Amino acid sequence: MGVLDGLEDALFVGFDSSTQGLKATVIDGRFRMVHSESLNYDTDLPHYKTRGGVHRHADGVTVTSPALMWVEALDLLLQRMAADGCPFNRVVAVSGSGQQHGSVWLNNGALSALRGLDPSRSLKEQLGGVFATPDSPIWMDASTRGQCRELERRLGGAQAVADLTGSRAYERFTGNQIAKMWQTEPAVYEATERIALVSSFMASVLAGEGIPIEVSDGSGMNLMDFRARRWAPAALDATAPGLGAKLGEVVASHVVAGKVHAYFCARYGFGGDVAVIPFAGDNPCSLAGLRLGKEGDFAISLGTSDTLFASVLDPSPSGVEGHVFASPVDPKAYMVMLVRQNGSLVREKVRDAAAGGSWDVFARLLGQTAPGNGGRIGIYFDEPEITPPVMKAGHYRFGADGRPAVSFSDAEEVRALVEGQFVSMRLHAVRAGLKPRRLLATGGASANSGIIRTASDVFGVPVYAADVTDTASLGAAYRALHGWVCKRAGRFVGYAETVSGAPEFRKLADPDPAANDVYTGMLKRVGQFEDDIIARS
Ligand code: ADP
Ligand code: XUL
Repeated sequence: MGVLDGLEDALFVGFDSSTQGLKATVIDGRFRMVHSESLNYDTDLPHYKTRGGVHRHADGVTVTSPALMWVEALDLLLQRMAADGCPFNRVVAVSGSGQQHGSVWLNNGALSALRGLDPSRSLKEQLGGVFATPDSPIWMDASTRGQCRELERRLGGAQAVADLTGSRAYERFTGNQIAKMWQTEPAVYEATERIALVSSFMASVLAGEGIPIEVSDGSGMNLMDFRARRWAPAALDATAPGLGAKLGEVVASHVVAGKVHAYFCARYGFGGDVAVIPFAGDNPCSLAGLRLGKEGDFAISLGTSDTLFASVLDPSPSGVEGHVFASPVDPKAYMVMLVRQNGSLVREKVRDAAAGGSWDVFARLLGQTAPGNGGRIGIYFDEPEITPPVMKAGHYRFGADGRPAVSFSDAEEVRALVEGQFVSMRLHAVRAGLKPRRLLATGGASANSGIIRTASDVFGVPVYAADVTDTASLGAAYRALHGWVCKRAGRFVGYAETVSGAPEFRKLADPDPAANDVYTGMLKRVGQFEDDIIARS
């Protein structure tokens, strides 16, 4: 019997609670797309007054999102899906993806409010009072530099923290955010019964009970022993008192962790026994959606942030840059990743300034200049950057002679931005020992052929894509299916075996060797410019 036999008509939902919006992808047991839906926080829920889904605070480094917005979004998304006739009654399992690192601070009454959800009232009405703080710190926050240095000091240095948790201390990683909360808002910390990640929080709302933090998303906290896949006592102790009790246990990615609460059955028509498979982080879910496993297969995710990641069996965590996470699909594998914070939002700014707000004009401008941009190089940070670590925003332009340039023409600016982003990504991939042989593109900007061609030329490898740009929600749907298959078999079934029938990828671009040579020649200069900027920031 095949692992998918009898599941032809069963449906699997993957949610994706991302920085800018909430999405859902529904597939059947033959990988056919049955339904998809998305909403945008800024435009669909304008009363939260977010920009890009977040609130940037006046200090320039603190970034939060209102947790209640994520809750209200879930009702709104499900309402729209039900109105479009999504057959929720055929769903057998749900899972989800959440932006990584963001934390949700649940107070004493939260778990009983979740358990008692009443279908005659909205989630927003019932869950408004469950937060110890309404503002959830998210991954764009860079306000915890002091806490990071302290964690590294307590645990024996950056490399020691990386060896234990998979990453050196990073500002956005949840443990450092927790240390800051404990130090600066002890009353909030004390009032918190459970600290959830965005992923485990959304799962908990759907299940009406506390669903634990999943291993791959737990890896983004500087708190978990990433090899043992459980909390590291030394990291917990160095972060805040009594933390273990507030976090609960870590859970494997593929188990059934609960079932969808009666609230969603009564309001939207889910059946009475729908499995909730733990929600994971967005990049880990994209790894699942892109079925990464073959050596040399790397994802390049061009969403709010730009990330480069792959699945590996034998990782060596770096105390300088990059992350290692537990894999969300294989209890014996890991995920390696680089993150660039200044991704789509900078591209949008340059699009607005140089291309009149149009992606088509942006692509045309990119086509007007040649690879290498006549020696011009641009490095653009609108927010503090993660890779390379730069705290101060700024736009840096250099002429062919290496001297700072005041401005570029519109066409030069567009090329400088796109080339600068990818050459920097390649530079840091080389430094982290990552060697892509093929790229699988995902995220909103993967729809842009000029951007994809440049990525292919810079890395010197072909670029492929799935049929959808949101592989995080697709991967969450695959993970729901995987969890269900494991449960039905009563054992762990390999992920590759489970998803072997999923649609093939399309080739989007082949690299031009001459352009690739030009970019190889740029690596050193970009590295020097970045090092100067870091030294000044
Ligand atoms: P998230 O990280 O929130 O999941 P997405 O993967 O949904 O982000 O990507 C959203 C981004 O995609 C938007 O900020 C937008 O700038 C970008 N985007 C959408 N279409 C295009 C396009 N044609 N060219 C370049 N970027 C695009
Ligand atoms: C990953 C990271 C971002 C967010 C975006 O470490 O911080 O890619 O996951 O949602």
